[in-house]
Amino acid sequence: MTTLRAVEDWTIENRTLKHHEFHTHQNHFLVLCQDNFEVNGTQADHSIEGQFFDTVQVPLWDGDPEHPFPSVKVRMDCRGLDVGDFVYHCHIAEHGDHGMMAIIRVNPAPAAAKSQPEATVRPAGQAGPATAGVRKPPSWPSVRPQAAREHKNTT
Ligand SMILES: [Cu+2]
Repeated sequence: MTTLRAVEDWTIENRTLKHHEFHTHQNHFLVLCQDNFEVNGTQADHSIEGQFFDTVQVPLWDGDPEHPFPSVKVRMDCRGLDVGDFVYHCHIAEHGDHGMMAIIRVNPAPAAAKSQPEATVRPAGQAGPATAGVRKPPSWPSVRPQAAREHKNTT
């Protein structure tokens, strides 16, 4: 859930042993960076950083508990006109059909905020008003292998 005019940075981690394609409807996102691809055996295409897309590849994790999860950081910019529920899902149809699909709800901005300037983005970790700061991204995908590190000793 978010609010119109919010700008959020999302980190999409692939904690699975399969390749996934993060895909959004309605709103394109800005690709900020791709991390930990090489350590898991995949080559990142850094030419896409700084560009807007509705789909981005998030390659598989190699399953080595010593390796970080491959991730893509994107900027979700809700300063447009769109209010409502929008789908994001894995673009591989079989994965979307099996649950890798969710909704982002963009709520109208509070009336008091309408006279304020555009939302600003802060570096991750810096405190700020909840309406304009970078929020902790939702975890995605929800489908995780049993080998995912934080669940290794608890499942
Ligand atoms: Cu997938």
